[in-house]
Amino acid sequence: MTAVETPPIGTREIGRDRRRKEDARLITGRTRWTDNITLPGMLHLAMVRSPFAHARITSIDTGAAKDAVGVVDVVTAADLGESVGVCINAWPITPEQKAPTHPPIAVDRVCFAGEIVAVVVARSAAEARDAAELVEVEYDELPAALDLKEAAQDTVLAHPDLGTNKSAYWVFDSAQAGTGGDVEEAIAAARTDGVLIEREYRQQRLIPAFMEPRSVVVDPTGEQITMWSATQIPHILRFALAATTGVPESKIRVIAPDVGGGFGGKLQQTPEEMIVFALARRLGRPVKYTETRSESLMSGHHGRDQWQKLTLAATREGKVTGLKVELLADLGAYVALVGGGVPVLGAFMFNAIYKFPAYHFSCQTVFTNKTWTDAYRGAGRPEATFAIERLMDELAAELGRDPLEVREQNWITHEEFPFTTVAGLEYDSGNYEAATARAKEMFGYDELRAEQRRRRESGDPVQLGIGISTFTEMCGLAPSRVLGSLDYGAGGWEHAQIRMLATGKVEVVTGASAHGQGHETAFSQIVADRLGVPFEDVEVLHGDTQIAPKGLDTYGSRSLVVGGEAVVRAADKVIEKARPIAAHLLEANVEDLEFKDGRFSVRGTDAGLGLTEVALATFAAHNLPDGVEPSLDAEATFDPVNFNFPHGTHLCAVEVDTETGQVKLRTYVACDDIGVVINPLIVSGQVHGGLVQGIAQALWEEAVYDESGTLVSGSFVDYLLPTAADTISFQIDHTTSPAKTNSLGAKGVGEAGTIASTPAVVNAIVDALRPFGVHDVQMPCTPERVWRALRQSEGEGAGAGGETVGGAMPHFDPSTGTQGTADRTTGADE
Ligand code: MCN
Repeated sequence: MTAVETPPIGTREIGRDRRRKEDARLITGRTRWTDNITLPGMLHLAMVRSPFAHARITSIDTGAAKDAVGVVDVVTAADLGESVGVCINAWPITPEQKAPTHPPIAVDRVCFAGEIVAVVVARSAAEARDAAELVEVEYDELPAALDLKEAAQDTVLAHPDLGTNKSAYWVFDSAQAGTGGDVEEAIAAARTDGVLIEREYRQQRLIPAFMEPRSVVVDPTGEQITMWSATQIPHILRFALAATTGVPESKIRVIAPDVGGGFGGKLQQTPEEMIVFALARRLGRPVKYTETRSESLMSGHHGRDQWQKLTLAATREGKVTGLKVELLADLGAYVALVGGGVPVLGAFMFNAIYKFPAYHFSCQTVFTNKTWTDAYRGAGRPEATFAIERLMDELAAELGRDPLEVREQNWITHEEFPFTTVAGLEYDSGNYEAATARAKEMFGYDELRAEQRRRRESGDPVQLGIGISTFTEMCGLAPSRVLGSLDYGAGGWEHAQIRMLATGKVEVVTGASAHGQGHETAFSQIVADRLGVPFEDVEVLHGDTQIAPKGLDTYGSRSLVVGGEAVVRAADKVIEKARPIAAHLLEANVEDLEFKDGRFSVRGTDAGLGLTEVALATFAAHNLPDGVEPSLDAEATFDPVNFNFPHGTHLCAVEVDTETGQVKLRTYVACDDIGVVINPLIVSGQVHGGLVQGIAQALWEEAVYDESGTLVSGSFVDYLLPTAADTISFQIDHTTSPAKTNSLGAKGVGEAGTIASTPAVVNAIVDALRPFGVHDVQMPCTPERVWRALRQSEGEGAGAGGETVGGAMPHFDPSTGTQGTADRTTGADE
């Protein structure tokens, strides 16, 4: 039999701006969200949560709550016992990792404010909430470990039983791994005859503030126990529930109906899901729980929260010779599902697009008495990108050179792909020169530099800053073997099934579980092209372990490049199955058939048959070749051999009011290379949303705890989630270097904007303030922080528009591209 001739990709659907099939229901909200589900006899839960960060529970009196109107039961950990299971950690990053048991309901000690101590079951959610206030819990408050750096010193223990706050220490060293040289030698050489940039950066704690709060319904009354949950991971959740409760996997069905966003925050087996599961089983009735926004902010997992100690060694000519990264990562009170591994994902990205000869990474994960941390859009990679892109700017400033030029001096050129990095990854494709050239052109880089110079010279109180981020990331999580080598508990494959219906319509079943990404549309486009059927004739089904029994869900910008490729392979199998049937019906040799645009035709003749006709004939099964099964349905499981590596150049211009500290975004240009784009409209949406999330880390968002461990940014009044009105109109474009790891040539896009944008904005702010002696502003760069940074540097001797202070500093002259020594006050060459 001849090999399948695949239709040329992109002929009809791929690359087309299709509005999302999902839009009508998602945008109007007229769809089935978990909280809309009402089942006969359904009960409702309210959680009683600890107000203390760390305390011993001395007594719980549920009497008054039990007597309240509508209350069916009030339970504590003692009531549920082992039936509720314990939360699992799927990524123990070292065999020695210390991790306390994480019961969904606190047993005798609470370890963060917001931890569940009791649960009220009532006929309505309102009755449950009212009664929850009647549960009397007495606590004996304990000292709380709250500050990450202090916690790392074990001054106060988050879990006294562990005897330390240190959970795991993970190291990568290029000399030991054989991927590069010794970083200490590079540092020593730079210290005597080169440039050393030593910095400490804070990745503040963020909260994945998805639009739909987490919600879960469990119906235990059927043959199977059915859970509906606003989750990103129905398949992983089913496995986790089975593993932690002993209920056979085959008896659990998990459905993720339409889910209103996740951003990594719904990549979790939550205590709430486990409690609802246990109570529905205990009571034999359907049970629902939907969190309030405050509960969501307080007890859904948080993201980021690291201190990064960085040492970059370089020659005086600007060639980087080594990078050393020492991280402290705050786990919060427990090791979450993949929380321990988040910094490890970042470990492979600090070298970014650059050819560093030596690299050392170490990370200490640390417990504190705060909400647990886990994946948040980018998970480890935004932190790494921030660090290296800030450092490259600092290096350029130190050398008095253009930051883009210093990057170019160090980056991998397009002729050098495939390129094995100092962190041991093989980058398959990329063209940093092309993306940067396009971004510069869109941005008007030279003109903005000239304007910056004019403003500096005139002492304008509103200074212009230009920020650069030439990023790459690893996504498409992930090759199962690599995940195994990193001690992750699961694989990274994805599954797809294609069902050819008798009418010629096509059902595509995918294990990817979209929660706003538009898979139904993009996957329809892929199948429409591959099978040559109309886009409208393709139905994509997902998010239900009964309908899509195999899958590993959606995170790590994996759905298209892993799940989409599985769809492509299943489609190719459909064609392969249809070919002998078509040949039989056409009374032709299989070898003489070609398949194009949905039609088999006999080479050199007019004879042909559409795939839909073959589907109907296969369904009727009246006239099939001997021994051929009457089905065109096919499935495929795809396990990639490598990650893929989107990249891009983002340029940001900000105006900084040096009198008030106010930062105003002026221009933002993003030129991303995500290989072949399936749906440009969806991709633009992904980039826009991602940019806003990354910019929000730079400027606005921070989870703040007070000295007692209470989350003070516990509502949207205090947690500054941006709206469209806070941003500007972005200018985006693409260059294309196709990925080599999937047949579509596509790279992931779901996290790119978030990963790239944070350093672009902070670099822009620091760039504006550099003549004032400011070298860093801690995120989020609020007006107060910017103002204080300016005042502090004034105090240290630098100032704007006034007397010349602090002597000369190296300075890049943006208008001429020359290097000189600048006056700190005016930025003018001496
Ligand atoms: N796509 C495309 N062409 C490409 C790459 C992607 O057309 N070359 C399309 C895909 O078909 C898909 C979308 O872009 O419709 C995103 O694809 P992909 O990069 O594969 O990412 P995932 O679908 O795996 O989504 C996960 C990613 C992550 S990790 C976070 S976090 C995130 C994100 O998606 N959370 C989101 N985007 C989000 N968007 C919404 N609306 N809500 C979230 O919670």
